Amino acid sequence: MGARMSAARRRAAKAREATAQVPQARRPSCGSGCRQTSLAPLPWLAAGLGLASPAAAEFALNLPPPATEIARQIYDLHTLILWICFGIFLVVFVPMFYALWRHRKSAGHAAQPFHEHPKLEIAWTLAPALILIGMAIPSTSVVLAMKDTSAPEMTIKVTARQWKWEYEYLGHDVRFVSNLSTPQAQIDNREAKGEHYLLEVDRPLLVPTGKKIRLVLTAEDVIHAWWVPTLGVKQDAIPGFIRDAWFKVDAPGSYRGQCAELCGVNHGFMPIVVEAVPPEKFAAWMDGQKTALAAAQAASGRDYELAELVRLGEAVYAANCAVCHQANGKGLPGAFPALDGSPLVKGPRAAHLALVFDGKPGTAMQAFAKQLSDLDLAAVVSYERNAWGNRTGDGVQPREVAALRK
Ligand code: HEC
Ligand SMILES: [Cu+2]
Repeated sequence: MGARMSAARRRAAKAREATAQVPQARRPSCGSGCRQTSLAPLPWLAAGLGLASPAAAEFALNLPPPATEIARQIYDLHTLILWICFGIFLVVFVPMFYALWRHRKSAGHAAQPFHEHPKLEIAWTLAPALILIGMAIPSTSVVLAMKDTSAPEMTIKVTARQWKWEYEYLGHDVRFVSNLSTPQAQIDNREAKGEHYLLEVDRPLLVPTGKKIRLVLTAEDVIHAWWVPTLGVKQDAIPGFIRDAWFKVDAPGSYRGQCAELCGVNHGFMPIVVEAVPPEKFAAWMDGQKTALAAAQAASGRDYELAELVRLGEAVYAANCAVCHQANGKGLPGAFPALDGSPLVKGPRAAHLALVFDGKPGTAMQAFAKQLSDLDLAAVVSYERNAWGNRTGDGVQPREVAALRK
């Protein structure tokens, strides 16, 4: 919001500047009290048509700069169609307004009663048909290129859930969940908003540059859409279906996007960050992930003190549960139950663990079995049992979670 406001302010300043550059004599005469903003839209129009200097990029009226070949094709197609529309606009409206003015009643013109003009009718049917065919040819070739997911060099499975993305590198056994990382204080306006407000995540999707990456997308609850404009990808993720898309990033960098299908209260809080790195760096990262996975497995292989579990669980809770059940465990009445004082949380351990492990089908309470490690699951359940007003004094060990997986 902060960035938006300042962009608006910049625009206003630019507009004032543009007005100031018009020679005094050519300004419309205007009393002392009136605002001279009549020329303000012109620089915007110029920027929108791509006519102005690179500084015009900040007007943000155009598509963002493309980072893949497909995004470039989409960009060029958009520009082409815009110019065609502009041409049609001129051909239609210039003669129309000229005729309206030229043949006005006050100049003594009377309406001419005529109908049926076969040649004219054929022309005005044929011309739009030809224009449409002319636009369909380049559009179809771009759409076909977008949909051509053949011969990928790597496939990543994307699973959407309320309200986060899970990425799984197929064939590599690496899988993680990517959550919004904007601090709650910024969302609540208790802190100034950061540069990438609501467009930042704890774990970006890392990909190598110059490689064709195929995404296979699905969802576990409702329809979401994986949308990264600069990569030229926008694909619905639909429960029970697998859809695919692809991209090949030219240069290293962070590419940001968000869910583009209204998917519930936190729809605006499930951004996407793709981080492209050179292939060597990617390979090193992948090795690191495997080591980390092995370490997580090893960490799940022993028993923990309750205090340690509760400490670890607090972070797991903040990252995975607080969006719905809230940091204070009070939930949101009517939508997400309070865990503070919940009979289920304070009741037998097995039932509590089973609910978090399997979720509750048909509700927003998802199964965390596949999303979290044994240790994380044990820790978060132990935390809930001993956080806020809950004082069960007992916890769950990772090996008990492991037993559920059998
Ligand atoms: C997307 C929102 C959402 C997230 C994230 C979520 N929950 Fe839930 N949770 C729910 C909903 C909704 C219910 C109520 C389900 C029902 O209708 O019984 C629920 C119920 C529960 C219950 C049972 C409460 C009771 O009194 O019946 C527990 C325990 C629980 N969640 C734990 C967790 C844990 C642990 C996490 C994080 C690992 C988590 N939840 C993340 C939405 C969520
Ligand atoms: Cu979504």
